[in-house]
Amino acid sequence: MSDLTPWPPSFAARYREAGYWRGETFSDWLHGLAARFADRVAVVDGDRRWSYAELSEAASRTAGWFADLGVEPGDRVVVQLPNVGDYLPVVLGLFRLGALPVFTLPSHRRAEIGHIAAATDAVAYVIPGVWERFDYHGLAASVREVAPSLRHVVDVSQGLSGSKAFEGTGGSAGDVAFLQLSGGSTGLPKLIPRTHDDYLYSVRASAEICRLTTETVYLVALPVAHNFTMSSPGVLGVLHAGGRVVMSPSPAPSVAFPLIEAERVTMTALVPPLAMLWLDAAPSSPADLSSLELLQVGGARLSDEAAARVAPVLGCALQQVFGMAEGLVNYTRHDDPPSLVVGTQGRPISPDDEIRIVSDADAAVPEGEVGHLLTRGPYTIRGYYRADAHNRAAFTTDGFYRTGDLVRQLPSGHLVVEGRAKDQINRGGEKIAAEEVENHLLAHPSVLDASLVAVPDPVLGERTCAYVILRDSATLTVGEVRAFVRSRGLAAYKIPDKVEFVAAFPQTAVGKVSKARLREGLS
Ligand code: AMP
Ligand code: DBH
Repeated sequence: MSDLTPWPPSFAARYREAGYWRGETFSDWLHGLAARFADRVAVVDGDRRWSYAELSEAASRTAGWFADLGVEPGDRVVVQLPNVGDYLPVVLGLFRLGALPVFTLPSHRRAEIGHIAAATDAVAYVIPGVWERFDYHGLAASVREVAPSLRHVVDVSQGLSGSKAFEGTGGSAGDVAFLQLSGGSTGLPKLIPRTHDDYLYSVRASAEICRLTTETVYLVALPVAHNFTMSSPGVLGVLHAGGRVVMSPSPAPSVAFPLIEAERVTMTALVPPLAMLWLDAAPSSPADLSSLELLQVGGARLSDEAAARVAPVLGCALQQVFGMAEGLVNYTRHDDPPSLVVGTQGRPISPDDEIRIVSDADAAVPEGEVGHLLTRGPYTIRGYYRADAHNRAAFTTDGFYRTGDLVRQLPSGHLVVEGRAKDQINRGGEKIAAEEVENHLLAHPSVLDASLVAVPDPVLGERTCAYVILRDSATLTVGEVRAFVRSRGLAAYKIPDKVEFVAAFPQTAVGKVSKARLREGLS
């Protein structure tokens, strides 16, 4: 089981020659930022502020703290933190040590964290203590039962201070720097190994495309560990440019709008349902949003109607972002005509991002037609972490990642996302692998079979509906089904929104469950 599927040497050489891969680690990068932007404010969380010099110093001390604990370079550390200032010293500290953060979301629960900790043989688990009335210590106790490698639970609310600074190399640039979580389409969440070289390239290029400067003030409204928030251009891109990162504990207008006014925020990133919420709330809000220059929207398809409202209602430019934690990120550009900004999901970051749009049989479709998006390039993985069997299906033999997205490409190179072939539900930007939830439903003794499908939703784009076949004479209520899935320790967003009991599933011609016909409401 390989941790990193390397790029073939000829590709690696090309990416180095082109200047994409610079041999720089995150630790080197942070030293560079501290030297260049020393006293400028890097991070704001409420009334706490870190300058670039302080952030680098905090990272070294946090690295020292983890080293004292016995965490070693190369060890995996599960990080589950909300949008708090401590996030950056912890993550940058792990980078400095050369330990690998494994990113998870605050909404994840026992099933996800337990699997992730076990699959990575993580030695430590970083939690926020209590957050939004949820006590992560209880979760940590149940995670430890399934992840024997876990030696330490680290509560950042207790403070990680008092250590000697650690000064090491932080690994080498071609090594895996961290593991990111994929939305997935199979039974268990998949992990994505990203190297220093490949990720820093995407960060630098994103900062340039988004024209970030030392004057950029970025509001972290989505979960900070989301790949979009982290690197498109996100927190890391803003730091790269010497700008300022402002943590918002929530994306709700009542929390985010006053922060935009107080910190003179210039840009932020949202998923479509939140963008629509902001569009509805802005006109009647007393907050001054005039500092906002750019709203990025991505993670799920933004409707053309909502896209067209951004500039007139919020008084800022829109940028659509179509990205994936596996790599490829597409942006609309600041000088694109409005028709492309409103009607497309952007074009790739790199001239070396290779795009193939193919039929079910992997043959190229005629130009402009809809097909499966395959991609490879200087920051797109060649394989998931320790998932050799899955990788044979998720990548072509010549290394293209099968995104599972259905797209068409315009002559300008811009992509329009037209649908999805993967068995996943995109619930307002939160991805749900149908099979993962189905497996939990099947664990109920009264359930004979289960199928999770997307149902259209005006706000979230999609919600989930679980079609369930009960065993003979079994009885179960909708509430009992949902409670059962919750009791299995799944994140709340994966609990089926609707449950329908049926006697049988419609079949396709080859005898498989027809999710298309289920989606049509068993018509
Ligand atoms: P993940 O692989 O979990 O990082 O999720 C990435 C997936 O999110 C993509 O493959 C798309 O299915 C979806 N996605 C991200 N951004 C957009 C967007 N702007 N429009 C439509 N789908 C998107
Ligand atoms: O949905 C995503 O995963 C995503 C969206 C926008 C992403 O990973 C990204 C930008 O980098």
